[in-house]
Amino acid sequence: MHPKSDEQRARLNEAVKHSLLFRNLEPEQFSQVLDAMFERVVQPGDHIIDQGNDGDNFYVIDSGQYDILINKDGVDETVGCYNNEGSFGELALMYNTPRAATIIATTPGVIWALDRITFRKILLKAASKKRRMHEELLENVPMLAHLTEHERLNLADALVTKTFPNGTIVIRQGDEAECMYFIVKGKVSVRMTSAADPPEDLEITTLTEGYFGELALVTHKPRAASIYAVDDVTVAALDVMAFERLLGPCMDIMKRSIDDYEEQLRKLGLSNTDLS
Ligand code: 1OR
Ligand code: 1OR
Repeated sequence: MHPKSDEQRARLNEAVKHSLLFRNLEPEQFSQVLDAMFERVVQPGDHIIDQGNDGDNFYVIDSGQYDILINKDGVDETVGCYNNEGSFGELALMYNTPRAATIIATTPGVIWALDRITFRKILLKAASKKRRMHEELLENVPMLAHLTEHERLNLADALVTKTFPNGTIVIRQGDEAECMYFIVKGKVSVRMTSAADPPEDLEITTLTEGYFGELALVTHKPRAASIYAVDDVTVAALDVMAFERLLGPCMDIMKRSIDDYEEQLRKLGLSNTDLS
């Protein structure tokens, strides 16, 4: 445990926001990890990590720029850099392998270090638990059947668990879309406001499995319907950037389902809504 001032804690909180490994930690675990992290001030030219060494710490960047170098045929080549955010040094700790790259500060900066034992005991355990849970969930979504194993794992890592108590709204018709959701547990009601005067709020259908909220991400239009939790609902959310990066291979299937939605709409006499 490394005590920290309020100012340090605020900076650390900000820094870890960019790291996937910190999402989905229980509040208790999150605060244990932050307690265990310690600050290091670095100068240009400092080697934070040397390729080939054993892994000691995992690092989260608070500030500064860092070059990534990889040794090819005896020569260190710069293959990338970090600019004021990100994290590195997880590979050697995850896989018990030598450091895969050299990391050198190119400006003055500050990094937060987390020792190997805490990294493995808390961060890694939580990440693999989350991954297993989400993998199982995604395996049961037919749309994703033809993603490769690797694509599905990336997707599993990008999901963030959220809960919505009974009666609360998950999506509001007309809003801009930020993410889509896979249902982990519970039941949601899909409701649409008709263009009738006065407008009517109709339940279109209910869902207990699969996904929703993909339509606005595919069409780049406002939300076509509202979604309410009718149980205590748990979902796994995928933000729009990850959606575009990871679900490209499924876009055709999702576009086809727009035709189904429109067919249903016509049957319900709501066809003035142009989904596509
Ligand atoms: P580590 O524990 O092996 C070096 O220590 C760290 O550099 C590594 O964890 C990663 O966090 C980070 N290949 C390997 N390691 C990389 C790479 C990388 N980029 C960052 N690290 N690249 C592949 C190069 C063929 C990507 C270069 C942009
Ligand atoms: P979204 O991003 O537009 C609302 O946000 C979500 O409700 C939408 O994505 C779909 O995932 C989901 N028509 C339109 N959206 C529907 C429908 C639907 N069902 C679920 N959603 N219809 C029901 C078809 C059984 C047709 C309208 C009657």
